[in-house]
Amino acid sequence: MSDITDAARAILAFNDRGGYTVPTDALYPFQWNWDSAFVSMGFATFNIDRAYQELERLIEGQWDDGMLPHIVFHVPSDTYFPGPDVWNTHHRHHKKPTTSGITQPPVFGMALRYIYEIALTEGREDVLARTRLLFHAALRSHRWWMKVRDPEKRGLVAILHPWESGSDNSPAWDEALARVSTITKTEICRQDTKHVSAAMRPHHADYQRFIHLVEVYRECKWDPVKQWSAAPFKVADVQMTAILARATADLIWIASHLNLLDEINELSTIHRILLDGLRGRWRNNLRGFVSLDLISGKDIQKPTQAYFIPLIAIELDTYQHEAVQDEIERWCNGMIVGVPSTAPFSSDFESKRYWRGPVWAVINWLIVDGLCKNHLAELAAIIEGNTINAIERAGFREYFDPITGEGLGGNSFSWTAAAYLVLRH
Ligand code: 9WN
Repeated sequence: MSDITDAARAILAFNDRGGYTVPTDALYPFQWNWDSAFVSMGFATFNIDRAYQELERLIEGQWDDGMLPHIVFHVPSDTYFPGPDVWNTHHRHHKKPTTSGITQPPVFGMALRYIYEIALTEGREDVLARTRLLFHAALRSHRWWMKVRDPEKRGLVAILHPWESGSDNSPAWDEALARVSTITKTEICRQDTKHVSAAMRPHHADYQRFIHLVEVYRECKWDPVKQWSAAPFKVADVQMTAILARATADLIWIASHLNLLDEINELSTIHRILLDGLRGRWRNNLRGFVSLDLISGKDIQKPTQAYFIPLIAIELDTYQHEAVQDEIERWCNGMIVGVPSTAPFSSDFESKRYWRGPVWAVINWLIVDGLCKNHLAELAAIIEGNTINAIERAGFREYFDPITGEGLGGNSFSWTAAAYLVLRH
């Protein structure tokens, strides 16, 4: 085992708060939804029990209606804003711990399959009951997605808050977010810029809008039907839909192993619906998949990494195959490390500002996976190699400047460590 693999494992140990992992110390002091799913896969490369535990701790926060919240506040901390009092979700979730009121990409199902497969190769029949329990939690969350976030039956699931996408200040949300008021009742006490330079974080006006949205939904008492009608921000997101579709395929795989026939049928229907929805979002002229602004009714054409995430779920046709390869190569041209989260030729590109340009190891992990699934192994190997090199050069940082390779944002980052372990596995 290399020293760097050792260092990656040490980061997961350092960020362990008792069966769950914080994304990084201080900047993000709670359990985040999709971070933990990625992290559980990192653990699975060397400690199956700890991998299962990560997901088990996450579902402690699952709501009665099936939603898996984006943050679980297991223990109090004053180093992050907004904390539990701003969300005020207590009445939606009667058990402890308290949680935020929105969700995040459902990588959970992908993670469960990944760790279950490793457990099987290790001959761990004892994980069956744990797998079944987590499978049912995932299934309840997929039902929630379909019912609550695609009520108009487009085959695409919607986000009601940019934080749900996990790509918070992506240029993809600019137009839709500009319609949201900057007025807030809550005082905005940002903590993030105490840990990380403001130049690498969202702007103040973004935060005002993020908090305004929280207030709108809090006034709906977090009732999903009321939120759907009140939402001033509503986007059918291709990245979210692709992750949900892929996680659904992974749950079907698990259900087949567990011989759960009714569940296989139910999930297969969901899978078909989502694939149809995704296929309709391809645009030849843009050489990628685009999200849909449900308030303006318009395509979101901004070139972001989301263009390529559907590859994890669908098989491209011959034309798309070539187009995607050319387009990814174009975005990476001249970069020390690709794939940038915003195309470098776009006027929105900022190489150091969070989701407006920097490279994220977990996004590359998804892109590599999607390229392999679509028989583009050579390009996948290049991106995988660049990601590993970037981490080895700059450390386990939150994100990387694609032009210089510099490490940015938080340090000793859990999902970057997990990405390293999985890509190296
Ligand atoms: C808001 C934890 C999370 C990631 C997101 C990333 C960032 C939070 C923030 O950090 O978002 O959820 O406060 O900036 O954008 O993808 O899950 O690592």
